[in-house]
Amino acid sequence: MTGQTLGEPVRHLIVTDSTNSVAMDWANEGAPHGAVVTADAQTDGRGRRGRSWSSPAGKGLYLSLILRPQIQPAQVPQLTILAALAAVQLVEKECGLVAQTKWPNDILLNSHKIGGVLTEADLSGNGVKFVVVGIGLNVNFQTADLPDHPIFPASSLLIETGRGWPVPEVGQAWLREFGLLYAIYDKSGWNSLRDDFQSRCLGLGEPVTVTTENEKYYGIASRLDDDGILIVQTSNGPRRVVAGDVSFDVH
Ligand code: BT5
Repeated sequence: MTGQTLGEPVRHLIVTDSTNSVAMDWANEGAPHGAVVTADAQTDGRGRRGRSWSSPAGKGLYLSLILRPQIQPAQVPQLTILAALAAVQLVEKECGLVAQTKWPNDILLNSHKIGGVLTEADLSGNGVKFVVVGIGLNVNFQTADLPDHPIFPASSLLIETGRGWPVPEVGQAWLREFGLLYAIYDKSGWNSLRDDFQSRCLGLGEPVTVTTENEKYYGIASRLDDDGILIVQTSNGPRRVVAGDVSFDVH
């Protein structure tokens, strides 16, 4: 897949339920690697595990990128990491501010969540048919636009930088950063990006609480493994956080 432009063709919608849903349908109909769906507003923007994503009109980037990578299903989480790292790099380059990721999919600025990634894949048949990487970035959200009672304190580029940013340009910048990272990933694999990600990852080496559907456990967030999965050292030994939410509150 090297050498193909990411970001073409584009479907831009004024309003839709979820750009990820539109992109999944389009990919099923045969959309090529690199195709993108964007919207000015989402009425049913989705987060992980059935959560919702606030998507007011014209205030945020709502973008879903279709990929047809030659990877194994276990590697799909690596694409979430690439997307989060691309957002961190875009904030650094365009806004001149140091952003961070919170594994696996949060984008943080000044300890506030300004964006998130939702990756979905079609794993039917043999291996990975396609992947949809959805990014939501709070660009020009005012305080009143932020969701009520988010699980992590929320903010936006506007609030943190004190000025507005053009959403289409932010989208182009994200695609550019993702494209640069994807070219490295495609050629040299996740291992060549692991240190970059880990250096921007909040809370490595710190105590964490992991909450899954069925249990809650504590440990020290230590590193990311070969699949991009967080390893937590617990009193019973290392555990891979395959699903669940990680919080860095000291218990
Ligand atoms: C995420 O989920 O952070 C993934 C968000 C992905 C959104 C993009 S937009 C384009 C594409 N199309 C979609 O339908 N989705 C993707 P998660 O880690 O589960 O976080 C969700 C939680 O974040 C919610 O339960 C709220 O507490 C909080 N939240 C909701 N909207 C927010 C916002 N705009 N900014 C900050 N926090 C928000």
